[in-house]
Amino acid sequence: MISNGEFTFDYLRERAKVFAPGRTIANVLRNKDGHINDTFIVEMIRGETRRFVMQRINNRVFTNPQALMRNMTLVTEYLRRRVTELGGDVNREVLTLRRAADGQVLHQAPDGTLWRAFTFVEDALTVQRVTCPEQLYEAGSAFGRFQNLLCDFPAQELVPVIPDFHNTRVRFEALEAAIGENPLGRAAEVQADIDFALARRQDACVLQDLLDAEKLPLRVTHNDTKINNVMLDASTGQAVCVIDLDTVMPGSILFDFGDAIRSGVNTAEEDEPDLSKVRVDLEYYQAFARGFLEQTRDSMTELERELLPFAAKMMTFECGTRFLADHLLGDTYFRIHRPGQNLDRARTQFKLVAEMEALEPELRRIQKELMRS
Ligand code: GN1
Ligand code: MG
Repeated sequence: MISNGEFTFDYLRERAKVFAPGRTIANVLRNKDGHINDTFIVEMIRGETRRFVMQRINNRVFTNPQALMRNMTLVTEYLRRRVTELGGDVNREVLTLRRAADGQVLHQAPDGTLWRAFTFVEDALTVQRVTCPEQLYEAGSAFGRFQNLLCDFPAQELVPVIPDFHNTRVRFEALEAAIGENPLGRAAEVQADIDFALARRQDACVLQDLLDAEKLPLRVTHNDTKINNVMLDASTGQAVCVIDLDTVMPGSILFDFGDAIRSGVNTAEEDEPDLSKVRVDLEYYQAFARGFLEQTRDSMTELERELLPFAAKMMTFECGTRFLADHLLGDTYFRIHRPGQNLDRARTQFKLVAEMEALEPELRRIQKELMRS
């Protein structure tokens, strides 16, 4: 059963058994990385496969888990075919779903919670914060390659599981609504943060207006290209695969570039309370952009290429508005581990936005240089 919002071992073992019939479950360890789903590493006693990843799907965020899992099955099967054609190692390079005893990829527990499992990629790791430019170069090429692998995927097959996910205009309006609602009276204490956000209303519409006007192409994109969503080989440091495919949906390539920059170029943690530590590292920016552009420069339109630095700023801003709105509404979307964490997260994002505004000429120069090389 669930106690104190946590899951007991007995409870988790019952869930894990469904994905490992006949096997003895030795341990289930929580992984604290994501803000949405609950992730666990299941360890088994005997057999060739020693562990796998198990997740409880957050069905407050993913309100149609069946569609979510259908999308994920279609995408991973498609990626398997593409990687096989290209002679790659599918078991390492593609996220692989582990089926439940009944053959399904989604398991509903007697208490109604929803569970799924994935193969554990051995000898690979994820990082919350990069420590050298090479990691960002690898992440850039992994997300760029992911984009290429999916370039012919039939987008109409995918259900938009979270509509308007990266519609910054809609995110901005949601923040305005949260400020108006102010259910916990938190708005007054964060007036400076609110002012920062509201002053950027015009910027918030730019990308969506261009998408609506079909001046930017819709592609199948990852939409959550946070740096911890790339697995790196533990010994070589090279990118192994892209994970967290929940939000693969039609979107703009600018979303994927921008969101990765948002999380990758930050010199501090996403929730660092000391903002003096939060800076944009230009070397990191350059490394990610180089990896990403090597893969995608020829398939991008001129307008897409031109907007990459702007998209980096906007995706950072959008994420900040989401954290701030959630803080105002009482932390109902992003999981927190301490009070005020979503406010700290919002502030780091806004600090990065302010830095990117000041660094705009530099970011443009890097972009130009990379296009020439
Ligand atoms: C959430 O759970 P995680 O960390 O993979 C969120 C992303 C945000 C990110 C911010 C479905 O991703 O959009 O960019 O937090 N995912 C969803 O850290 O909302
Ligand atoms: Mg994730």
